[in-house]
Amino acid sequence: MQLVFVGPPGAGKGTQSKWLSSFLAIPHLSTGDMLRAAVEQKSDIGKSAQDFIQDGKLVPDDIVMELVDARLDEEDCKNGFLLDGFPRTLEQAKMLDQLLSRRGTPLSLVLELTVDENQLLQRLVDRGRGDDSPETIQNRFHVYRNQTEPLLQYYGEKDLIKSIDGSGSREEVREHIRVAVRQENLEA
Ligand code: B4P
Repeated sequence: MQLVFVGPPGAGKGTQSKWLSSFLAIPHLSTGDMLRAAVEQKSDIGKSAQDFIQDGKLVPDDIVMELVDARLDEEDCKNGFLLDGFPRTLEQAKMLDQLLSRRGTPLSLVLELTVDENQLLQRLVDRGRGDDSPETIQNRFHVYRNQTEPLLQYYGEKDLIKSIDGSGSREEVREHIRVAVRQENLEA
């Protein structure tokens, strides 16, 4: 099965994806993690991505696509995967559709995590990662509203979206996701 997690910065995509990927026995592919690893390794992709991440902007689509395309070719993705934080723009979503259609494995479901901005801000400030300064967080919210939210309509029209209340504790959110996955008959 091919799943996507979408939601604003700090919604808990990474937190819940770690659990869900092991529950469903599919690999967890986080573009945020991949980009941070590239920055850490000081690779060419990392050098290009660094400033965008630090400013709370999206890394250009072609760079992210290159990473995702290569990762999906790996053996462990043959039976499905969970994409966390990708796609984040309509352009990325369309490129993903083309890529998956070439593979003959269309998306099974898009899970949207919803949390209000005050709570998101608090979670991110508490986390304190390098790109979690108040100014960068505001930029990331702005980018989410303008560039990522249009995906909700795009996937809604394809009848692929399931919205999940992400505002409770980690355990409560996990339960909501478990129920959603069961309703879709996606359990391993
Ligand atoms: P990401 O790494 O995707 O980061 P995120 O949106 O901030 O986090 P996430 O929703 O996963 O929250 P988490 O579980 O960590 O992106 C970072 C940057 O990378 C982007 O700004 C962009 O520059 C770049 N990027 C990534 N993908 C890209 C793409 N496709 N295209 C272009 N650029 C891209 O949770 C946050 C905190 O809340 C954690 O501390 C967690 O412990 C806590 N938390 C989680 N759930 C909680 C709960 N229920 N209750 C209380 N706290 C909770």
